[in-house]
Amino acid sequence: MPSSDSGSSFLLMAHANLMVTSCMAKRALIIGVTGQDGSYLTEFLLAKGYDVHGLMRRASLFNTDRVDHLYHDPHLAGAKLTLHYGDLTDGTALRRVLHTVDPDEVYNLGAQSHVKVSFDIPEYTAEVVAVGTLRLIEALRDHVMHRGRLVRYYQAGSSEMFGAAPPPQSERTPFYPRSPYGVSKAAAHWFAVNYREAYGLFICNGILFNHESPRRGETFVTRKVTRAVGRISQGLQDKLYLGNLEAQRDWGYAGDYVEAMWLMLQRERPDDYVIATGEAHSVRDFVQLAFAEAGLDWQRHVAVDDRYFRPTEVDALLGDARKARRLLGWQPQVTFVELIRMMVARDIDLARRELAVNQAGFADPARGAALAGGD
Ligand code: NDP
Ligand code: GDR
Repeated sequence: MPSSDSGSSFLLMAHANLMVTSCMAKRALIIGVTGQDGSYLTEFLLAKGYDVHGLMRRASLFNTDRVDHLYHDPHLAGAKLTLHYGDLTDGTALRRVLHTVDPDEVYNLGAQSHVKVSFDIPEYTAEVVAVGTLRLIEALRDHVMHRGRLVRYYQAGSSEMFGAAPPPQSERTPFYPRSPYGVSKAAAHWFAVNYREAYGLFICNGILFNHESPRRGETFVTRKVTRAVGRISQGLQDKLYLGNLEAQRDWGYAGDYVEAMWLMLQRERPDDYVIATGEAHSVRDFVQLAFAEAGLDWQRHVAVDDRYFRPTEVDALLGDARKARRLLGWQPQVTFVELIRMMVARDIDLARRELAVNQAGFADPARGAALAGGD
């Protein structure tokens, strides 16, 4: 992927920035702070001494579960995480938040991130993922021009941009997206490259392959499986309905991947990096290992349901992250088996709590029904 040729402006601004901020805590703005990656990145940056500001959407129910443990009452001294209302569909709010926070680093993790759902709501997906990114970097461009100081920006790109391109996929592999989500991420990627080259902005595209955790949304396949394993192990559920078991993915641990986002922004010049483990497994492998972890035979519980197939599938993703290893010194710590073990353990624990609540006479049957039928 091309990187900017206006390198000297980054260096000059980086130097000025360093002098101003050397004695102050750095400020990071995270769009999508309430998501899986947003929560791990917030933890990571707080541990590094950053003041973290997060953009969150207004929702009718609380949507801050993943960051509640990091949030302190802003009336108390020393609060390091500040939340702001905003939305990638609202350019005015994005400008206001950038102006208010005046960040050193911006991480754009906000997205309608479910591939299958993107076939159901393609316009909205493109509005948030593609146009939302454009809105944000337009606001960034003006902000940088007015403040005259360097702001480093991370764009959350995806292996879904490679889509049908045969594995292994690296920074040099041409994109061939297979869903409205993948097409929108590819558009966002090229907006980011164009703004880096046209305006000399410090923008990095991370091209991240699938990464999971116990905080993964419950309708992505790994978490859907481990939630079911937990509930089946406690007798709360019997069947799990899935779609394509043959798809291959390169699955890593989200906690490892947020470090790569940060490392990209610490380099002298902005660039694009593939982040992956370099190991691929099928959905079937994941299912078998997750059930075995709880001493269960998956074939007794799993059924295939056509409704979970996609109109166009991404068959095989396997990342070549040698550039990130060489230039960022990044490599994943958690193995595939360790990841499954961690997720299954957490979901058995959650299921035990659900069982205890049921046994105490406070059952919530609607919740179980929604889980069994998730995308
Ligand atoms: P999640 O779906 O867990 O989180 C997405 C975040 O975006 C949530 O905070 C969500 O808010 C927020 N969001 C959704 N719509 C909007 C909007 N209109 N305006 C502002 N924020 C919005 O995704 P992940 O944490 O897993 O992924 C983070 C980013 O990385 C996403 O952009 C995703 O597409 C991308 N990515 C993820 C990979 C993965 O394997 N996890 C791999 C490659 C890329 P709310 O909580 O209110 O829904
Ligand atoms: P993906 O993740 O589409 O790769 O996007 P997901 O977990 O949804 O699907 C992975 C593979 O599993 C197959 N599959 C199922 N998927 C779901 N969700 N539900 C099922 O019941 C099911 N059965 C089989 C899918 O067909 C697919 O092949 C994720 C998201 O985090 C994106 O935001 C991110 O960009 C990419 O990873 C990299």
